[in-house]
Amino acid sequence: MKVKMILPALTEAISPYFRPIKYSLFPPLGLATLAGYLNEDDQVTLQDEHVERLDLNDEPELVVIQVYITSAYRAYKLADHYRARGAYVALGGLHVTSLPDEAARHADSIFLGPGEDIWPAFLADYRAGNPAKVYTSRVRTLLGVPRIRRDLIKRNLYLVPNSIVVSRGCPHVCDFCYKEAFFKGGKSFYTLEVDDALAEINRLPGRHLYFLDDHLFGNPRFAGALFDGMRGMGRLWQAAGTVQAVLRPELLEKAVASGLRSLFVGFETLNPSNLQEQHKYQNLNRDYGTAIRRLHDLGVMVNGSFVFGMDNDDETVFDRTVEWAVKQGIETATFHILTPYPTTALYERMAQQERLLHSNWDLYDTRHVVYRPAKLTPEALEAGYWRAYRDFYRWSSIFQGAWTKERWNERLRHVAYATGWKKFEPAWDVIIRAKRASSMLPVLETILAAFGRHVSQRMGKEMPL
Ligand code: B12
Ligand code: SF4
Repeated sequence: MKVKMILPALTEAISPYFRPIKYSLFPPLGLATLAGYLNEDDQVTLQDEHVERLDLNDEPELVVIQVYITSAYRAYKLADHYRARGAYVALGGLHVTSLPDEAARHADSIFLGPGEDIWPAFLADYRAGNPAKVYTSRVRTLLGVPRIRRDLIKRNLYLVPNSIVVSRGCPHVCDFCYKEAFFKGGKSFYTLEVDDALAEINRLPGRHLYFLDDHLFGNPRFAGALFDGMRGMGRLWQAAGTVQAVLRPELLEKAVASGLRSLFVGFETLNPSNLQEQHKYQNLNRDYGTAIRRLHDLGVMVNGSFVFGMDNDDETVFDRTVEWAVKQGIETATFHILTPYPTTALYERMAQQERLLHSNWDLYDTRHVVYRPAKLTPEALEAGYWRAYRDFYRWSSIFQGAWTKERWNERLRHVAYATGWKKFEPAWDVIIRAKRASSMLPVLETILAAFGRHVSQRMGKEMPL
């Protein structure tokens, strides 16, 4: 059977004028996971529109499209195109799960929730000539999942070809997060077996890894065993975690000993009333400053994530947040405008209060305001968001942040890492167009590795790198 798998891109990612590096970071892991369930004699192609021009003149029998909210319209267009050519079109992913009726208009079969149970069920039905219209995931386990088809990934097109997920979901429940809606009807946090995760890591070439798990530290027993198993593998890795996990004794030390060098941390807001409002209780009464110091003391760089536009945010939130982040010596920051994804608790609340401005999913990209904020105008919120980026990545801010570090090598790493992402955007554009994103991986590895070196000296221990 000829199968075509597509990760469609949102418009910005395929602009003829400028290619932001963030769309050339990670390969389409979800689709490569699903490809693992195909038969050996199936002919499968996987195309990621973020990094390559799609070939739309082919004639596959089965087309599989992953739909995010911001790429939904593009996904539907592609689906309509292939259905008109006689292909059978399967749509799945986060947005399909949120709005099945919308997606069903463009598909032969739709898939709600994670694919590990429903995708093989569909394949069996399809091959038997009896596929259903809707498949809803109920059985949540990663036991016995087939190998991810990494051979389908064009590694040279990505800065971080070694992305990996060893769990699904997260143990927490935040109102604005996609997670509860996506995992409805079954478990919403589960992991691989530790040995299977280690085997998958072992199969990845090179040193660098990026764990895309929502909360790698969410099951401390699993995470501790994983980090123990990774010790001595010589890996350098990055991941996402919570303030709570950072403050937990021992786990972070184990992570660092196994190669953790940079962590994406969801601070979200500096205002406890906002945390209450969004039910982000795991961040309440946690000392963010202590968490950052702990990470820095262990040689881990911090990518702080912040959301603007919660109901207690006013015009002062942007400057206060940036000033705080710079003073804390956070190396990189990611800012978002609060975005109510359909079927999340936040969306339901906004809809009930009649605060949603429109349903143009292209603009639900965390850079546009799609609802009426409580203490800001939409214009002020958007302007403040862009200003926050500009202010955080000013040279003066980068140097001020770097100078919170004691040692020269730490300061240099800070400057190199922060400028690498934001000050060299034109250079990234050229590299991406030349299809050489992966050639910059050694630079990233050097920065990550050098940052950790002083810690091993200070601890007087042999670090595995
Ligand atoms: C890596 C990542 C990216 C990468 C690359 C995306 C990629 N290659 O898939 C980049 C940096 C490009 C990116 C960009 C953005 N992202 Co992003 N990203 C992620 C992240 C962290 C991991 C995705 C991943 O690999 N998961 C692991 C794999 C195994 O799971 P999966 O992809 O979901 O696939 C499974 C199921 O969804 C399902 N499935 C998927 N498709 C199909 C199809 C069929 C037929 C079937 C049967 C099943 C099925 O089966 C798979 C196996 O279980 C997620 C968070 C998350 N936990 O998902 C956010 C996430 C997907 N991103 C999000 C957002 C908002 C964005 C941006 C808009 C951010 C921005 N402001 O720029 C952009 C735009 C994305 C776009 N193209 O439209 C949101 C999506 C919200 C939504 N409702 O759609 C998420 C959930 C983050 C969040 N918590 O809010 N992202
Ligand atoms: S901690 Fe992060 S991943 Fe987990 S529910 Fe909250 S926002 Fe979602």
